[in-house]
Amino acid sequence: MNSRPLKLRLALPHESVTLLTSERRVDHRQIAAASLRVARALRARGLVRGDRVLWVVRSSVDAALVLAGALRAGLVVVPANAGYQEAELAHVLADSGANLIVVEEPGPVVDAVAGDVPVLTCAALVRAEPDELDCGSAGEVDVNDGLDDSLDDDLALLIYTSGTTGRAKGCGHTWRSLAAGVDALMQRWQVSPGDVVVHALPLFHVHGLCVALLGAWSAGAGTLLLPRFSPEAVIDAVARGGTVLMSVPTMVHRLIQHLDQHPEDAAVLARLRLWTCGSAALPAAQLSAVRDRTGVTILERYGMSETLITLSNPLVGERRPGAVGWPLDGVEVRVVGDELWVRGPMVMKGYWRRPDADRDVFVDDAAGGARWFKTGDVVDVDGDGCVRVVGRASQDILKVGGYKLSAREIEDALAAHEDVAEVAVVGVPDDEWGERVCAVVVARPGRSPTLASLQAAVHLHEAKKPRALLLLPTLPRNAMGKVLKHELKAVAREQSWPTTTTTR
Ligand code: MCA
Ligand code: AMP
Repeated sequence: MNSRPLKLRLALPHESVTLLTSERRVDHRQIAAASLRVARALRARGLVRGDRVLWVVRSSVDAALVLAGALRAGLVVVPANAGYQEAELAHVLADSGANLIVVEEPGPVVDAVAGDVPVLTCAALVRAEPDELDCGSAGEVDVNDGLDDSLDDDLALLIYTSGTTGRAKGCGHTWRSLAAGVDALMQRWQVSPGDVVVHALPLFHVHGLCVALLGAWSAGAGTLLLPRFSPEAVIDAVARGGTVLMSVPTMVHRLIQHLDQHPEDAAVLARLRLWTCGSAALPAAQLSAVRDRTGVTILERYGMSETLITLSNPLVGERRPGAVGWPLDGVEVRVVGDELWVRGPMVMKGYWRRPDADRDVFVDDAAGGARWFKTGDVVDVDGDGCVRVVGRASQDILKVGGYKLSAREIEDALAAHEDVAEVAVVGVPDDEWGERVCAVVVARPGRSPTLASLQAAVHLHEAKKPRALLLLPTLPRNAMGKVLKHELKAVAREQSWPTTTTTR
């Protein structure tokens, strides 16, 4: 099924590939035509193979068509969260050196950071012919080189992810790593042209982009694109024929709450051929709660922006609660100390222009084989090789709703608050979000900062704002002056935080 190069499968899709929303249906022919038009328009603007395009989008058909066209033209797509604020977007723009910004709709954040970099909307690119796009002299447009499968080591995607040091780094995925990643996973899950993937994830991360969208597309499946997640929208999509649902644990939590209110909807979710979950640990209790209500056993898998998906429970056979399963074909794992190391063809080429960061995560194989990638995740391995993620080596990374957050980035923002003498950010457990951002603050003498005023000081994506505040007289530090986050986490966990209520 997947003998055609990925590039061709995306540009000239299988006849079962469709992109559907509640208002729009685009079939494989329309996708092929639109991607060619977009590729030509981008080339006509002077963009050449290897140039980066910052893609600041929500989940829409036009965004997917721009992606297809940019990839077809041999450009490197740089997805960015549409909820980013100025500092976050400015960093990704500058670091990637993007020559064009494509947005769903213009807005003040993009306007503030764009500088000399042109900004186009997805709709303009998808609908207009090159000469309508102020291209000047279009020159020769040869998009065929974007389809040449000899370019497997060219970058296709630069995906920014937070690290322990604060500033996000770009994970460079080549056509080779991307194809290896989507093919191994779609094969494990047997995604086929008979499937329709219910897509409720953001498009700008590996889960929504490489697993759900490109996974479905490359396997010849249809995609039902939901503009944003809600239990009602997911249930409606399954009722309309969705066969595969890909989710993060926060979504599972909200779907369970919904089923408690509307038990009749369990029969709709029961129709799913496959319901997967990942990006953060799925509590075993959630897996049982869904199974009890719908009869569906969620399939959990594990991945990283750097490696794509490397471990998964099986499609057929036991899906082990609280575990992420076994390596995909072509993946090898090692546990060093208690840290998981992986290697396989889906691991990124490297961080964009950060050889220093590459040195921190890649380890050459003493036996002369491929390099290992150090995940930073702490694992246990069952006797039969099934992997369980039990935590992160660093306390400076949080996962909130499946989003990876850097404690350092939030600490830097909070440190600027006038009432704050010292601050440390830790994650505390949260039923809905997995973790919530907790600011542990030593106040300046005579000052008492409130949670609301701290939130207002964090000019970053909403998910990065603190949701809990702990005021302490001092921060525990070791002899080197480093804050002892394990201790802080233990103190923070003992507090009884009010339950988060999100009504969306
Ligand atoms: C955030 N918010 C909170 C909290 N945290 N509210 C109360 N308590 C909290 N602890 C609020 C913010 O105030 C803001 O609210 C909103 O949540 C933040 O936006 P969002 O996360 O979009 O919230 P949502 O609209 O309620 O959506 C929940 C969601 C979403 C659908 C679960 O977070 C989501 O799509 N997550 C998936 C992330 C993902 O795809 N990660 C994959 C990374 P407001 O805006 O209302 O004021 S790739 C990866 O991890 C690897 C490769 C892998 O293995 O997949
Ligand atoms: P990101 O950098 O956003 O791609 O996040 C990758 C991280 O998400 C991994 O290093 C893990 O810590 C976490 N992760 C992904 N899937 C799972 C899972 N199924 N269980 C636990 N953690 C996960």
